Amino acid sequence: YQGVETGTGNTQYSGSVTLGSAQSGSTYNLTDTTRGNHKTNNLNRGTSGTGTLFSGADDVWGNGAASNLETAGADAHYGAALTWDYYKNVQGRSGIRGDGVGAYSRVHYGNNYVNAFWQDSCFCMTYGDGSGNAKPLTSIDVAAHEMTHGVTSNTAGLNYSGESGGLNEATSDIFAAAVEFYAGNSQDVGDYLVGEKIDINGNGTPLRYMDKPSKDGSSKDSWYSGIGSIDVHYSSGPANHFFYLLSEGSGTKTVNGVSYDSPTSDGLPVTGIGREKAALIWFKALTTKFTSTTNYAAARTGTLAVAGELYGTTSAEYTAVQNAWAGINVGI
Ligand code: ASN
Ligand code: ZN
Repeated sequence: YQGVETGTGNTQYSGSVTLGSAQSGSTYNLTDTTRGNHKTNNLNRGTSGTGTLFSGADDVWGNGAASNLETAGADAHYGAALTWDYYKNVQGRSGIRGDGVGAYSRVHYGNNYVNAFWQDSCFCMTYGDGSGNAKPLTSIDVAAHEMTHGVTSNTAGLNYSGESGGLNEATSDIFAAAVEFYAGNSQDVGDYLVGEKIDINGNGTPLRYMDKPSKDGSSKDSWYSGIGSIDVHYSSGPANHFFYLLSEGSGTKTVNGVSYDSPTSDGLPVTGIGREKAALIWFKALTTKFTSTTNYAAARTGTLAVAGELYGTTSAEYTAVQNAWAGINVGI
C-alpha cells in the first residue's frame, strides 16, 4: 500500500507545520505527492550524490532543534511546499519548469557549510548546516530564493553575471520575500529582509535589505554605469530596492513589526501599489519579457510593458513602475 499522508514537521524556524509525505508499507517518507513528488533527502554531511530520502516509522519529522537530523529536513520540505504553492496559486505556474514535476532538496551538505544553492544539473537545491553563529540555511526565504533560481533558469534564463546576473539574484530575493509573506507563518513572518533567520553575521542582522540594500555594507541602492562589474549578490541591490519601492513606496514604514526607510536616488516620492501587484508584474516580465541578456534598462522596458498590459498605461500602477525605476536611477 502506498498512500498520500499528511505529516507533522517540527521545524526550527516555522514551528509545527503540516508536511506532504507518503507511506510505503509501514514506512513514511518525505515525498510530497501533492506537489510533483518533491522529495527531501539527507546528505548526512556528504557533498555528492542524491543523499537518502528521509523516512521513518512515524509521520512526525524533527523536533525543532538543529541537533535532530530530521529538523532541517522538515524546514526544507516546508519551504519547498510553500514555494510550490506560491507559484501555483499566485502566479499560475505548476512547479519550477511549469510541468507539474517536483524537484528535490538535499540537507546536511558538508561540514559547517554556510550557504545554500540551486543546481540545474540535478534539478535540486542543497542546504548547509551553518557554522558558529550561522544556523542551518533552511529558512523559508532561503528555500524560496534557491527554488526561484530554478524558475529563472527555466524562463528568462538571466545570465548569472553582469547586470543580468544582478537581476537574476534580485528575482530570487523578490520571490523569497513574496513567498515569506504568502506563508503567513507566525514564527517566520513576511519581511523585506533576506536570510534574517540564519544570523549569518552573528549579530542578528540579515544577509540583505530590500528597502535600502546598502545597509549590508556592499549592495548598491541605485543603478550606475559599471554596476555590472560587481558581485551579482550586490548588483541585485537596485532591483530589490525597485521592488520594495513599487510595493511599499518610499520613506518610512513598518510592516509585520519590521521598520523600513527607503530612499530614492532622485529624491522624489514613490507611492507603492502593494507587493501582490508588484510581484505579478515582476513574474510576468520574467516569463514574457526578460531574456538571458536583459539589463537594468531592458528590465524597466519589460516591466513597463507588463504594467501597461495588466493595468493600462494611464494607470496608477504604470506610473508607480515608472517612478520606482526613476527612484533607483534607471530611465531618467
Ligand atoms: N546562496 C547563493 C545564491 O543562491 C549561492 C550562490 O552564490 N549561487 O545566490
Ligand atoms: Zn541566489
